[in-house]
Amino acid sequence: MWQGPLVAPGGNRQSPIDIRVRKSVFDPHLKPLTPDYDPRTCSQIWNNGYSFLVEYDDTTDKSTLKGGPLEDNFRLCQFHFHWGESNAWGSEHTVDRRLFPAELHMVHWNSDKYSRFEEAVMEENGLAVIGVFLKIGKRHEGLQKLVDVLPAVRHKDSVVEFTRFDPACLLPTNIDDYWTYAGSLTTPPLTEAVTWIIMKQHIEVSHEQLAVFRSLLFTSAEEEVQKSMVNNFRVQQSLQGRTVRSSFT
Ligand code: SG7
Ligand code: ZN
Repeated sequence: MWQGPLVAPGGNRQSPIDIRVRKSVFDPHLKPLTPDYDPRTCSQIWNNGYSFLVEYDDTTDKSTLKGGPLEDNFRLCQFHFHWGESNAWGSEHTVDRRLFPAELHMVHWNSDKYSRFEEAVMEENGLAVIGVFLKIGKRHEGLQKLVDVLPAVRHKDSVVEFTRFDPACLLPTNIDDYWTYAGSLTTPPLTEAVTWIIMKQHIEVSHEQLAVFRSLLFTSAEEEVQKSMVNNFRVQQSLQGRTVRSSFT
């Protein structure tokens, strides 16, 4: 039964949430995740005034995500990050209230059921987002390729060509251990369309690499007062009776 548009900032499956490890429920039926990405679908980087989006050509099934909690085939359309002004916070999700300095989101849409991202974003089973926590440690070689071009998209609305970037290089080595729950986008339209898949293992990046994220701006070149792009995360939402499942014990 169609229950009206999924525009529900006051709905009952909003994101992000705090993952309470001991309250998550092991589900032995959860399969391994099988991302299959073609770096040639990478097209550009865009500062959208909230984060920077690394965008992929999603007109064909060349970069896909299957398995895990997913029944269908999902296509990668973009990835982006959320981060703080200091290393003490910045992630959207937390684990037993632990905050991370940043969080990567790889956004995919259901290409078995829908024909475009814009359609999938309004549907209950429309999107699958992989979340990966970033921790401060050694420099991440894969991420550095991206960090090197960020000065070119410093201002809001700037776009540069960015090709042949393999998004799999940003995944942790162990992708078999994850939590999953039913949630929403964390930016407008906040639709309750997302199957969240949050990696247990984090990746390490250097303080200097995150400092380059923080040198981006929320503001366009025309604005008089420039604002640093930091703290671009949504406040946590209540679980509202949802179960977080884990693929591991
Ligand atoms: C949708 O949700 C779009 C993105 C947005 C993302 O993919 O609304 O924005 C645009 C303009 O494409 O990404 C960073 C951002 O604004 C939010 O996705 S999320 O729930 O994974 N954080
Ligand atoms: Zn996000």
